[in-house]
Amino acid sequence: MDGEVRRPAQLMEAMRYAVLGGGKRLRPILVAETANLFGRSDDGVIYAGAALELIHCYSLVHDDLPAMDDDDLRRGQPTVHKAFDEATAILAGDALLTLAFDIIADARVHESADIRLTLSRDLARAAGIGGMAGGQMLDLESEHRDRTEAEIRTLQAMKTGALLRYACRAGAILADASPNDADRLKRFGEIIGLAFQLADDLLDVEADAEAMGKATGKDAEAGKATLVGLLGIEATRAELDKLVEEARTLLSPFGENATPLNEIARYIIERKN
Ligand code: GRG
Repeated sequence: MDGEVRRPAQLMEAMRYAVLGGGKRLRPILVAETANLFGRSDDGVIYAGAALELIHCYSLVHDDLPAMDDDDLRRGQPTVHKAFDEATAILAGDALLTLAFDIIADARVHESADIRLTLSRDLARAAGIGGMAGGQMLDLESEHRDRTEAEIRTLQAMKTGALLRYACRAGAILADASPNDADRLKRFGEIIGLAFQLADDLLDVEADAEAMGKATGKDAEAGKATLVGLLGIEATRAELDKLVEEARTLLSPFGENATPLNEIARYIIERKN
């Protein structure tokens, strides 16, 4: 980048704070492990995973703002708008989102400009109105009314699922997998996304139960209807088991090479944070 560019120190600090303060790094791990499945494991894969993680971190910064979830803590630390201020948090999110596209367009990600273009376009779609941002909007506009199971599934597939699906498909594309295999990994990403959300809802219900002495099936903080609330805990656990089994079947053609991805699927449903 040219030498005249100035990067304001406070904004840089807020961006680093948003990204480097913990987190499971699930999305970049999925990019790396899906690429590894097809024999690619170099720095380019790490760049692509980092781009995706920056978008995830930006979404958390904006989600925590008073205009959205209004949270004081994230990953056990003050949220970015608490540690800095609201304007800095908004700008840090904006700058993380745009930095992601700077990185995904880097030649080190893939030698083919066509592939880099595909990865950039798909990333824009996963993060944008038909993906994460659109899902967040659907969530906000429906949070104070009853919602159907189909509505919840759609908004979650967009809000949480789109980045996870992107992670798995991008890994396959980065490693020049066949279109068939890229589709197979995309489906695996969808399964992971759904399992992640169901597990997240279950964790919320357990936290509610601990706080209130009983399970309510609603998100305690926001009072939002969740899938667990509609399906019940037993049916949710049964669906999670089915998803892990579907993931295993989907990856069975890859034999032992798919062990890390199957372990990630299992980790997602068993996770405690
Ligand atoms: C502001 C455009 C915009 C979108 C916000 C991701 C999101 C959409 C909101 C976060 C709210 C939330 C708790 C969603 C449920 C699932 C989720 C994405 C949890 C956080 O992801 P993890 O567990 O976080 O991967 P870490 O901290 O491990 O990176």
